[in-house]
Amino acid sequence: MPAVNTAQNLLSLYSQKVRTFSNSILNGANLRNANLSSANLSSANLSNANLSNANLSNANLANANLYAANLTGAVLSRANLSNANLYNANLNSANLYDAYLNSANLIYAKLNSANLTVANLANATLSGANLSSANLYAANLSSANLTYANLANANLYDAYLYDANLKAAHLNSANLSGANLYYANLTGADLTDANLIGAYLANATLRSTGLTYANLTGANLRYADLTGANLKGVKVLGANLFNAKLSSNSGLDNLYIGKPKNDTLIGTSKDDFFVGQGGRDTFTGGAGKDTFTINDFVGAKPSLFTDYTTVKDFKPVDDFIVLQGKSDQYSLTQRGTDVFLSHSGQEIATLQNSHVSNFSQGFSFFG
Ligand SMILES: [Ca+2]
Ligand SMILES: [Ca+2]
Repeated sequence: MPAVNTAQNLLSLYSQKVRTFSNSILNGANLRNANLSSANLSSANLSNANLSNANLSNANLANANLYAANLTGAVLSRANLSNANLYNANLNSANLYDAYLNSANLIYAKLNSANLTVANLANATLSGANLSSANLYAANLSSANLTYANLANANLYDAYLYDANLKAAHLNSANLSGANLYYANLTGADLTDANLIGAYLANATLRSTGLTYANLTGANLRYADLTGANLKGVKVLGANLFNAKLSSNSGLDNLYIGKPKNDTLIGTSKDDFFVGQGGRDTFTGGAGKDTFTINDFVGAKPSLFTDYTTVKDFKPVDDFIVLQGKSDQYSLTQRGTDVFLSHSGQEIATLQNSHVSNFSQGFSFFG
């Protein structure tokens, strides 16, 4: 099938059930509202074309040139846009549900309020793109370049952002609950008011990141680098800060980090967070919802004589004990008013004045 070079020719052939238009030259074409569902436009030149409100669902646009194209309101669900050039394209309010955008060029693309639910954007370049209020629910953004991208108010619930570059990205008020940000680079990013409940941020770089009033409840920040990050007003109940790097002036109130020696750390009536860092440590939480990180010596076998934690007032209804590994590696034994916690048969902590028989409430395991 020969390539076409006018919009009329394309639409005429499409009405005759022709679907293959690879390598067509359609730059600047007016295809507004056109129905091109399932058309093969791979490697076509559609730069500066008007495709607003067009139906391109299931279309093949792999390697297509859509530079500065107008795709506002277009339907691109399940379209193949791998390696497509969408530099400066306007995709505001476009429907890209389950679209395949692997390695696409989306630099400065406008994706405001676009639907990218379960879309594949792995290795895509989105630097400077505007994705504010976009729906990226469970989208795959692994190794994507999102530097300076605007993701304010975006929905990234359960998104996969492994190794993504989010340097200086705007993520204020974004929903990143359950998102996987393992090894992501968030240096200088704005995560003010972001929802990071249960997010996986292990080994992520959060240097100088703005996290003011972010919700990190139950988040895994194991080995994360938070040097220079602003943690003022952050919620960290039940979070894992094992081996996380924190500046002393992080702004996170009620954080008690011990030394690799014996510490006695006493909290307040507010929500306190305790990290013992090895040694024979004693934590007193007081009122509020307190988090006690216990076996932060994991990796080396704990020594009964040098590593032991005593929690004076663990209340499973309000407090959390953070443990590395899986629950089946641990056991609880009640003796009088105290509970003894063991790891692989070795006693590692006493929970004084507690009655706890199982791990169903008040324990966070980060395996
Ligand atoms: Ca200690
Ligand atoms: Ca407290």
